[in-house]
Amino acid sequence: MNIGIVCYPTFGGSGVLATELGKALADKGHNIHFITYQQPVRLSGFHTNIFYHEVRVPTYPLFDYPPYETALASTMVDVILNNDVQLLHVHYAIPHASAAYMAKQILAKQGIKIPVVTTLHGTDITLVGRDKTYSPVVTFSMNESDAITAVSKNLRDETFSNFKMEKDIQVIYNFVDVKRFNRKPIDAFKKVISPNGEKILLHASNFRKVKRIDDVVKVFVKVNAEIPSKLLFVGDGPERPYIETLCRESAAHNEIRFLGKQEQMEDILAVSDVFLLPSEYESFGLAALEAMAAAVPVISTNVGGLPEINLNNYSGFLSKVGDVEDMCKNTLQILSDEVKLKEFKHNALQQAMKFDINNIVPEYEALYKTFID
Ligand code: GMT
Repeated sequence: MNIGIVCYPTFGGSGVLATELGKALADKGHNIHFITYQQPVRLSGFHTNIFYHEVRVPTYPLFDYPPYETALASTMVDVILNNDVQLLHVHYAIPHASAAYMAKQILAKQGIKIPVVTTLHGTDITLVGRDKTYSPVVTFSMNESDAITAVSKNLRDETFSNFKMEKDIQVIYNFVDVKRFNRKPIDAFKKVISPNGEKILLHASNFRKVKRIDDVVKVFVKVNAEIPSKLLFVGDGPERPYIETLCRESAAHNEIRFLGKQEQMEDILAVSDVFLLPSEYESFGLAALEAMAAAVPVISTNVGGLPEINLNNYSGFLSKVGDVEDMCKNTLQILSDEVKLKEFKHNALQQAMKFDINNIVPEYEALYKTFID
């Protein structure tokens, strides 16, 4: 099949998932055409079946806001016409689904029918899409898609509750390549991070308010008072300066390290003992799944799609949003007992295997095949 994939090229979960999907499909022999404004961060190296088409947005003094959606729709048309693309799969509704609708209409005038699959990822529905500034366009373009998928049951339900849907939404869970993440720790790296065998707690995100990273700091300060430990932060975003200040003022400031944006997450996960995700909302929590694939138990909140991924008292623990005491208690329970830690690590990996790339990617292929003969 010749598939066009549209996504955000950044470190966010939707872009990561879309890129990993494209790479997996290319490995299976399909031709994949990425259409984005930058090379996706997880798209490195050369692959015979992968093509990258950059959306350029020419500026003009009149434009206070360069018309990205227009440039994207035009690039979609151009890529489809010149590469025999048979289906467009857009990740994140805004503005990808509406740009796809526009491209579809332009091509229809030329007698070309291009099916559009829209995958909803989370904030395109829950935080941003629901806003009345966007919701009429999001509702219309979702309903005009030939198929809609959501990354968890929770996100599907949220979409039905908040938008006037005229179409069914298929749940296709996010996935992880367990083989890639289940790595042996690099001893030299572990020695640098925890020279005296301290336990390593990890948080990775785009440092947005919805992640409640101050709760990560609060949990760590309490844990650190009980057991020798280190906290690693991976990622970057608007909340980082505030979080850095909070850490600097905390009792455990010498035990916290900010690693910034990292491409080799598997090596960092391999040395970690617990992953903290105290978010206000997560439609799925791809970062938590990647942690579990590296046999790292997850301490998370119980909101959104998280209970579908992280099983309480099995692959980790779930707490109410903001319940720092409970998250701290749960972390200590895992970290202070080596037998328990081993058991939770094993369970985390078992749970991640249910979402292995080899189980999920065929679901997308089957969906595409309903539109392509
Ligand atoms: O979490 C973010 O702010 C990034 C966002 C994105 O669009 O990249 O993540 C959303 O999509 C991910 C991939 O499907 C999910 O794993 C995240 O849970 C989801 N974020 C939220 O729902 C807040």
